[in-house]
Amino acid sequence: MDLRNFFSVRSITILIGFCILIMNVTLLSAQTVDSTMVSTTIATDSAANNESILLNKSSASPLISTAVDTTALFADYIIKKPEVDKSAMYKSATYYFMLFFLVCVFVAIIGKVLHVYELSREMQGNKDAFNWRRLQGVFFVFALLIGLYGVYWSYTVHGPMSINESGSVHGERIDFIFNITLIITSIVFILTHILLFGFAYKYRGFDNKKAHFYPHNNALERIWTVVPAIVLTVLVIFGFFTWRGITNVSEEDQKKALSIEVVGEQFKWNIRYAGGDNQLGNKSYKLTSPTNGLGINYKDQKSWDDRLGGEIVIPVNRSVRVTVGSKDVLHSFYIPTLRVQINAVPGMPTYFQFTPRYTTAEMREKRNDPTFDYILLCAKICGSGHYNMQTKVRIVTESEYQEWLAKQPLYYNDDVKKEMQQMTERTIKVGENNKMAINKEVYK
Ligand SMILES: [Cu+2]
Repeated sequence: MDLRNFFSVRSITILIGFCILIMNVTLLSAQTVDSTMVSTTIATDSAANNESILLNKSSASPLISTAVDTTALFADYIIKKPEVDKSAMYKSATYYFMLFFLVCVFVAIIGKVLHVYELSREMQGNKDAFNWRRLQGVFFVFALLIGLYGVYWSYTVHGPMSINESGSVHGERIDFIFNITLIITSIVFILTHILLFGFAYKYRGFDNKKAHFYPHNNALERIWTVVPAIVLTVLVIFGFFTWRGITNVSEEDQKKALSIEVVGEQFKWNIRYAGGDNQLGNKSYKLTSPTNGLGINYKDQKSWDDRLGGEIVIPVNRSVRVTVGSKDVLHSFYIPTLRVQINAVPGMPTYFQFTPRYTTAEMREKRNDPTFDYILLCAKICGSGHYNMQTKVRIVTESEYQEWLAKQPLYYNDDVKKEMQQMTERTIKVGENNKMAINKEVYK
């Protein structure tokens, strides 16, 4: 179909009518959702009103009276229009689709009107009916101003949400490189956009001007290739050494650190403290059972003092080494305030070592927020409950930590011991039966 025919007055009217109809249907369906509640309320209200009117009649009004205020008497009979809850309508996709469609149609109408205006001017002998080039130039300036305001708004509103003091020692270095990158990219972003939109306005089409053909300039190309390459290389190398400095910990420091294991699963974190020996017991996925969710090998004596933590509690100013794992899909161990993040990969342990420098109480004071808590989140979209895969992290003093740890239950508890004993007995029995079977075979 020809586009002009498509945007004829008749077809546009039909389209608008159709959109309004669909939006009304959406509104009606939103009302229906609420109708049961509303009708019940009306019924209850009118029953109560009737009753009160009857009571008023018998008690307050005189038996015989010539001056009866009928308006007041029947005021309660006036059916109040129920307030319609339109929230369901605003949540529906059809509503927004139709709204978008209406906006498109509206733009098309303006285009059509301008076209008609142009044609009529042409018919009157005015060749230069409408200066589209000037309009486009002005639009470019508008887009630049709106965009720059958006950048300013985002920095002032979102900035304070993300830029806050790190709770860990290494976090300082991450923040430093992050800020350097942000400053450089912001300057480049703003300058290039001013140039881009500004040039589009300055060099918009003029009838008396001709564009200068300027296809190539080696010096310019060298500058805009070499300068970004140097800046990016410096940033990447700087970032690489920062990351390496944080994650490459000497073996000696690894041993000194407090050892904790955190294993992700859909949708929670399992926490294991290494106990008195500061060594986590071995584990194998083959040993995973309903009673041994982490697959801990209880034959390994290192696991006997491992403790189960309901939350993560860490002593302040002490290096902590977290062994991160996953039981099912990819998760990501992420404590934003401590600038800690590492993927939790099934079948492959990953590690992150860090030193918290402020306790939760100190951080609450610093931020002037009594509700503040360090939170461990999952930073990989791992399924429907991903949003809620979080655990509180409490950073406390050394003595508070020791006190808390002593109260945490052991993984190697009485039930596990009993289960182990039963398994040993079963194994012995099976062994004896096998021996008897072998003997029978021999003596056949
Ligand atoms: Cu997850």
